[in-house]
Amino acid sequence: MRKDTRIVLALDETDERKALQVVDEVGELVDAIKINWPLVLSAGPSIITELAQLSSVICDFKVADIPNTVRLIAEQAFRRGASGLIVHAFTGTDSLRAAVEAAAGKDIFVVTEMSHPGGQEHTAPLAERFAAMAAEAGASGVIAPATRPERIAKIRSVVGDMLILSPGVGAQGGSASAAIRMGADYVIVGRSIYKSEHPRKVAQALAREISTSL
Ligand code: NUP
Repeated sequence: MRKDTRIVLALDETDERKALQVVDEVGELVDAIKINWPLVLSAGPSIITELAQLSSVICDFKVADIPNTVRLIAEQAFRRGASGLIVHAFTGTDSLRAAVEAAAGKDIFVVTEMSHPGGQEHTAPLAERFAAMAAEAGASGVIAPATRPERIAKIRSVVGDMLILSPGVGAQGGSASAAIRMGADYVIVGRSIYKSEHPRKVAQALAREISTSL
């Protein structure tokens, strides 16, 4: 995944035509496209392959299962062209290792503390532990909340130079520059880009905000 604007587009638009229009407008301004169940369930899994021809694709399937099922899901996502896959850590070290093995050199990103308010209930108390598990399992990076930027700094102290991708910018109230300043490598931005009247202008403004904060 390239590291240019440091923006990962969260493409949760369920109208496939509109989703592709957004990619047309902002594709060159984002370093990767993250897709989640809403678009995959509406457009079908071939959307992974279609988008992979235009950008790096991260499948945000938040895989949480026994090692064998994790492996099977990861193999299918990568076979379709994904370059990264997001998994949960609470399933345990064996499931994380299965994901990393199935990725065979592609990227596994592990959720630490979730960005929404409910993320403070169960994921926050275990976030550093999840981050350490991700490092031990050989994952490429972790997901940490832009809504609580001080937590990004804490998680950075655990993961060293692993990648940190930070969702929660814009619609959830987080700031892109604060997340980057606190140690995120990339911010993940969805609604404030794809729901905007002018996705390109929003992405350009975010890219400027990020580059001046570096
Ligand atoms: O903790 C997380 N928070 C979060 O929002 C982990 C995630 N993977 N996400 C995802 O990031 C969420 O599912 C959505 O796809 C994206 C944020 O979108 P938005 O709030 O910018 O629209």
